[in-house]
Amino acid sequence: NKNPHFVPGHDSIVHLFEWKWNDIARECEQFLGPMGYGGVQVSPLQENLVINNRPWWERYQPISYLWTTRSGTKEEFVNMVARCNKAGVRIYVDAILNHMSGNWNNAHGTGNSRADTYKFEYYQVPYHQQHFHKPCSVNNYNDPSNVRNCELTGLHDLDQSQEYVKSKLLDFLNAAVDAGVAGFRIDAAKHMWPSDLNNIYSRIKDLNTKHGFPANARPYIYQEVIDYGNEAISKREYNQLAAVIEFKYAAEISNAFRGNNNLKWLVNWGEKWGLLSSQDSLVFVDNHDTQRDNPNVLTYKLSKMYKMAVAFMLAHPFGTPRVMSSFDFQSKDQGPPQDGNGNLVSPAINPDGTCRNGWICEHRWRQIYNMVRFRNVVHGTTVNNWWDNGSNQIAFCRGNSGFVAFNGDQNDLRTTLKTCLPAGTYCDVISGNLKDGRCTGKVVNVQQNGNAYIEILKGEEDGVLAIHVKVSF
Ligand code: LM2
Ligand code: CA
Repeated sequence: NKNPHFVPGHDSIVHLFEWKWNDIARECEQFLGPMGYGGVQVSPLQENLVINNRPWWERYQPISYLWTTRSGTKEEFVNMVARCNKAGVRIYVDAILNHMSGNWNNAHGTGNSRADTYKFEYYQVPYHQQHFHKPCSVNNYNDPSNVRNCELTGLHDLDQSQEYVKSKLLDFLNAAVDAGVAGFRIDAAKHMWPSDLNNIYSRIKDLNTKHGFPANARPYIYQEVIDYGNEAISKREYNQLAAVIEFKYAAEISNAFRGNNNLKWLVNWGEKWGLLSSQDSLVFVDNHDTQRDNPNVLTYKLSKMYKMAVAFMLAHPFGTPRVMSSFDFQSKDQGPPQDGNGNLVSPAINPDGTCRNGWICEHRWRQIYNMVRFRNVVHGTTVNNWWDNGSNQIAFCRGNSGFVAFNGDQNDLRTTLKTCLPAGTYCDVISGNLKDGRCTGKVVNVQQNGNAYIEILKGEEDGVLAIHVKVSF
């Protein structure tokens, strides 16, 4: 349950938030596969309630397990998974097992299913009132029973201890495995009992060998358990079962790259900071919730610091990284780019490879996709030859394959550092690309002893420099 089953030469997951299946299929073939991305977290697959003004969060209000959403049809989903697997890119489904929708008048879904939400009747599944916990509100995070047996913001809370409920959830998960997905993000895992989840996980099928997975491979499962260390429920109740999304990782990384904690302290980044083990941790900088709710989190809106934080995540071997790919938003409820009929609008691609039409596509930023490549090139090496200036200028090697430096101080970094790389001329992948044997960014000359003069000026567009053995020229 803790192996993401990346295809060799691929690493990292990108969350293509609210993308359509057809667009993801094309993205796998044209960009993600060639650039070495390992997988895509897709928006929820299950049919959801249609909500006025079509906010993004309607997708977290399931009405059935039909595969019809604004992202596309069942056929389109199945086609996408096959094409992505063929391109070397895995698909992970955001699975909502904790709840169905909240109360809604005249409830109908994106696949035209109906529900009487006030009576807890979901006709398509079907679920009836007896399959839900007696309604109460999640309002006491010191009480595990309240957190797990009550309704999260009014969302009708399924009772996963019942075999009937388990069987419906398993039918849904197993059909996705049949289609060739590599695993699941478990939404609101903290709001379900670990013993029930354990039972469900253990009954999911092995991954589909027709899609290139080895025999007996288990789905990669990463559970959303928000644990900043101040509540009754701990992430350590869940990492026995499968991987866990490390919210403390994200909080500490944003804090440091915002300038609230010296970067030099990252010298022992990992379990010493109270994080789960590397294998158990799905790591990230921002997600679709925190980029809206948490003012301390770095996002595309603070792009220089954000790119530094993401570059650090990708340069450092700890955890399985997830890159966020957003649409632009001005307010919390604003939905994804859509036309007057509520149909999602596809991202359009500019000549330089970036997106328009309201899509941010952080995963297409040079500073980010080149660090995914960096991660692939240095795979299997450790962090060594750590250097810092006593505050916010840091650098380290990844074995003899890669070198990265960060300048988070308000003064220039101009110094000679050990890069651990073979002597030669290298192209910095943050400021440019190596194209037709020529570097469009900064050039770094590594001497016979592995040293190189490194410069990151305070006024530059980016506060990172990165080189690796595949960009010597
Ligand atoms: C999650 N993880 O545990 C998702 O990452 C998060 O995005 C989901 O909340 C949440 N759990 C439930 O799956 C989002 C959004 C909420 C929204 C819910 C349901 O952040 O604001 O709640 O989806 O759509 C909305 C309204 C809320 C209302 C509720 C029920 O904002 O005011 O509560 O629907 O109708 C009465
Ligand atoms: Ca629950």
